[in-house]
Amino acid sequence: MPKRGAFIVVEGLDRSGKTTQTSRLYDRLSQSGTPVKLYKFPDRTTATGKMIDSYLRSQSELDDRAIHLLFSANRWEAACSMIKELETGTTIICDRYAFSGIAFSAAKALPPPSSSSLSSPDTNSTNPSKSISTSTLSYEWCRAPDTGLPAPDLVIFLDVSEAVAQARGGYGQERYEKADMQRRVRAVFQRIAIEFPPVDVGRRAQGELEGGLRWINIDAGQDMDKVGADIWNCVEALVGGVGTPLGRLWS
Ligand code: FDM
Repeated sequence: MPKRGAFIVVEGLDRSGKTTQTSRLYDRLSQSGTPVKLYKFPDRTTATGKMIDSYLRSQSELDDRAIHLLFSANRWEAACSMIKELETGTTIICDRYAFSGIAFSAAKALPPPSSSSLSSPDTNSTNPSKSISTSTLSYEWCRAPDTGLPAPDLVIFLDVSEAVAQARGGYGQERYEKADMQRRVRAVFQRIAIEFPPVDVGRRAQGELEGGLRWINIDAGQDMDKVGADIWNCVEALVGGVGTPLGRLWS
């Protein structure tokens, strides 16, 4: 059976260098002759993407559940093409995916991180004017709409501290680009990471990376070239393609 392309997701907080690193990784793979395609979610060009863009720029208001489902729909719109590409041998690099979906939505229902408990009810919605309680934005609820999407072979989480993010120029103007929200998002990402078996990056033989989703944390506070080298160290084993069938989230 010919090998399929690898599916690699890069996740991270704002100012983690995610977009720079995904495009560098894309360039490196293309230059090495690997058929590769770069995706970025949300894809702001589609009909759902335009609604998401307007929400993120605070030009429109939406219920927390409605925006969560739009982010998921935005991925489902691309799912068929992604599956075809992977099965015909194209490697996919993806800048954010369903893990951001869970992290940013479930973060809205968290109390401030100092007293954080992922099952606590919401007291700090990003949209306090809404009349409907956001307590249903549980971790499980946020995970559900993405069930069945193609599962990545590898998730690389670019971890950056608040101090480093601030030193890089602080956060931007969009809805979630605030220190308190980023702290909560980080807490949910940590909760997601524990669902996956730990990977020893030093033992990155292809056999270890194949056959199920793997999550790797990389210190994104390091020099950009060092982060790129760490990413390549994880990805290299998947460059020749993957011999196991494409999995589905969360099964
Ligand atoms: N975001 C992104 C979500 O809230 N849910 C999602 O499913 C995804 C993919 O959208 F604040 C958030 C994360 C971020 C914002 O992302 C846009 P970029 O990477 O800054 O464009």
